[in-house]
Amino acid sequence: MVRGRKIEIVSFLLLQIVVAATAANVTYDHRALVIDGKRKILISGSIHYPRSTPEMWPDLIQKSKDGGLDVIETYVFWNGHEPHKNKYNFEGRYDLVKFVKLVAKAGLYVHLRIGPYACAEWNYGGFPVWLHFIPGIKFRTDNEPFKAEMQRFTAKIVDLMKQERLYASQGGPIILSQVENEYGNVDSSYGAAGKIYMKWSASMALSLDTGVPWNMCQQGDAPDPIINTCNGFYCDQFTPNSNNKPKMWTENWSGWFLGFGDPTPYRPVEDLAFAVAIFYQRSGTFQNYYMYHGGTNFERTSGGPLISTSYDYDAPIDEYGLVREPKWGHLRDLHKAIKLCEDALLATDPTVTSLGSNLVASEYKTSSGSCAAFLANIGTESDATVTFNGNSYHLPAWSISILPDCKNVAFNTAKINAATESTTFARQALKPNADSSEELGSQWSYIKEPIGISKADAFVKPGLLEQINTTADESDYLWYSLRMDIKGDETFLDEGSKAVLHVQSIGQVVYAFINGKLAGSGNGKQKISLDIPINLVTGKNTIDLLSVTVGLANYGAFFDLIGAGITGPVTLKSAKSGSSIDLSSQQWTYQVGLKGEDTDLGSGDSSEWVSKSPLPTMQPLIWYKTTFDAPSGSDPVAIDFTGTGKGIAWVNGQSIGRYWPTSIARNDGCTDSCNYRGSYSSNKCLKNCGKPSQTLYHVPRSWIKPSGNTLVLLEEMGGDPTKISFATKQTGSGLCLTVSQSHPAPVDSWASDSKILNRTSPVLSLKCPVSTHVITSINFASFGTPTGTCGSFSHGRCNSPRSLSIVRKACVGSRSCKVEVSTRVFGDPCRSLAKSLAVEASCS
Ligand SMILES: *[C@@H]1O[C@H](CO)[C@@H](O)[C@H](O)[C@H]1NC(C)=O
Ligand SMILES: *[C@@H]1O[C@H](CO)[C@@H](O)[C@H](O)[C@H]1NC(C)=O
Ligand SMILES: *[C@@H]1O[C@H](CO)[C@@H](O)[C@H](O)[C@H]1NC(C)=O
Ligand SMILES: CC(=O)N[C@H]1CO[C@H](CO)[C@@H](O)[C@@H]1O
Repeated sequence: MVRGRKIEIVSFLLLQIVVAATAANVTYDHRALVIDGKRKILISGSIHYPRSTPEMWPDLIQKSKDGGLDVIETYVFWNGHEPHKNKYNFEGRYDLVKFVKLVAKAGLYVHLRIGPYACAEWNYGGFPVWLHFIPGIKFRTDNEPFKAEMQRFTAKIVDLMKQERLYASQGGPIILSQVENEYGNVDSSYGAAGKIYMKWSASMALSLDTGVPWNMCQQGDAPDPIINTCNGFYCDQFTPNSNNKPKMWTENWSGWFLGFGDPTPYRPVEDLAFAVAIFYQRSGTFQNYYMYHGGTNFERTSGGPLISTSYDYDAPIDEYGLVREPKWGHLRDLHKAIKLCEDALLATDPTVTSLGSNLVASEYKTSSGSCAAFLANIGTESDATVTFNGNSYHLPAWSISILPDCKNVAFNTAKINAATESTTFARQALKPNADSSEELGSQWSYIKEPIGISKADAFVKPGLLEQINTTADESDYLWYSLRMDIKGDETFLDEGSKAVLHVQSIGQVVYAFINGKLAGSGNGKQKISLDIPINLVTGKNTIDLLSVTVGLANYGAFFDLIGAGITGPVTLKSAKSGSSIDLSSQQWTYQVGLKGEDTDLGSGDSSEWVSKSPLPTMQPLIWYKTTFDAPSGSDPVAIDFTGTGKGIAWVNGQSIGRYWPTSIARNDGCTDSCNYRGSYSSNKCLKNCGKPSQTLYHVPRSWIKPSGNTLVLLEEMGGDPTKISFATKQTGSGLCLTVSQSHPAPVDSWASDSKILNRTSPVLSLKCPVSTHVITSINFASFGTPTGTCGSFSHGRCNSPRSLSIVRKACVGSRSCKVEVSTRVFGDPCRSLAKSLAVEASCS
């Protein structure tokens, strides 16, 4: 769908020709958003602009358009745009105007979720930490200092969009804006003041006069004319709070986010397609994939705490910008099928009939004669054969068929016509420079970060300080340091001046150093309790505790006050007698951040780098640096941090985020093949149990030069940087697909007026993803009852002996091929059995 840009001749008399985008009138009624008087079925997807680079944006937007999206949805990230009060950043990854203009250029609309609370697994939910220090402030409630700041920033964004003429009312792409975000999930915790604040948010937003509607998600009592919308894994049961508002779904979770220490969630596309189809079946007209491209939490932008650096989300476009198949392709086919029904869906309300237990038909029939139907099997156990309008249809369990003409099936959510494409990471041993025969590891230099207090701005305070109040999140790191004189006869000492150091922290990582040596460490989301056996010496001792945050909380009532750091108690105790001394209220010395952060070692520029060998490894708190040439080719690049511990990394001075390959996913709840049937939840389909949560970290191509790149790591826990390797993510050496005789013919066999062109059998269609590739071999082909999944197909009891030769003949040597899945083509190897064609092909 391309929004028209018209040339208007404004005044012949002045001979002045103005090229202007046509202003669009966006309103809504009880069925849909209405643009220039026409109701619209809209399919939207979230892409958060700072989670990729401006160089990636055009391709991500084009892939979204090719996938059938009409709208790109994004939050606005306040702490990225105003990191310090009144100091704005709208450059680089935060160039919101550029992002919105690129979406417009592709002919798509924008849903701008200004918030300004974003949640989004983003640091502090998108709030700048400086807000926390405004006297008397209380977040997200009826509080004057907060409301003043929220209004100032919201107005700032609206004004910026207006100046650039980006609202649809001005000819721009923005058709909808959001104020607040999922406040209805938590507002009861704020009592009456919460309701006053919610209403104030609504009227504040309306007063900004954008000329397009506003929405509030998860806010059942959003006041008119604000549209209340639904977020969730399913929203088909949702009804808006007024008969005048359309049924809109602003966050349909396409997968789920990853945390350090967690297994990797994934959502089967059969279930995601089911959720979308049933939403439109039940009169929905706008739905948004959260996320369509998840991307990467660069720098220290991840929230949580403990959200990983990857924000891949199992989205249809992966973290690296490659389409994820068959998810992307299956949803593209779904979007085409829904669009074939658009006229009928929008013209009328459905007639709903039961076709049996758990079997529902919804028919949209207009007076002008168009008709579209959705047939649903919401049962989780049994496939069904239903009769609808005199015809018979096969409906797998937990699936929906879409019939754009009320007769022929264009799409079934559980029958995938899009091939699975393999993607692999290819290892590259990187050379420090083109002439060198040496590998990366031979050219590391280092700087040791001092253990304990080393900066002039350190200060002394009695008692244990909460971390965010102390660092204002200017750094992940806060040193808590104590000097102690030991006489040797203290009751908390055991023989040989041994004792147990007890440390309690509210997150997320603690390293304890005794007299300059690492004695123990631990981590946790909101509670760490360590008992570390230590050796003290007679005379002076130092206890240096390094507390590290891993993303500030972003969700829940009062999340801004959760805090972090070593809030105590800290005690020394005897393991034998139990006698102890509480150190919590002593005079502690504090240092915010590390010395190397102050001197900007991340840039690589310092003159202090030491290149003496041997390189110190497996020791805490060392900065490492090396140089490397870009991996060859243009495939996306990742660094595999296996071998290192935990820290932050920079490429050419640009922070690629926190790395933590030693954070291991809990060994619980993983499944090799997740049953997509039945309600999905974020714990239902997990993989990667017992393995590192994240070893590979995205380095955008645009941050790398052909040669002479600098990589700097701050290794906090101890590791061996020479073990680091580079990888490029490659797509499309293998293609797999199984199409059964009961699959619908491809959705492209329909004309745009919802008339079926080819009343053909199902077709197995393959296409090499890389345009210069051709299918070089067919590794497996069987028409009959093949079993197994991609990579492990095998013949069943029934197999047409012609399978391989027919598929080879049709496919080898071409970039794409189509093979009809029928006995007409393959003969019938087993009458009376339902048959399918499984193929595994290679491209190069
Ligand atoms: C915009 O559309 C609405 C409903 O379709 C209509 O009532 C209104 O007059 C239109 N406004 C303009 C400025 O055309
Ligand atoms: C931060 O300091 C303020 C003001 O002293 C205090 O009210 C608040 O409880 C502290 N926050 C945390 C998380 O400890
Ligand atoms: C459907 O028919 C059209 C026109 O005859 C043809 O170009 C197209 O390839 C056919 N599609 C399929 C999927 O067979
Ligand atoms: C609106 C909605 O459906 N919300 C649900 C989203 O999914 C979570 C996790 O499964 C549920 O707890 C919510 O109720």
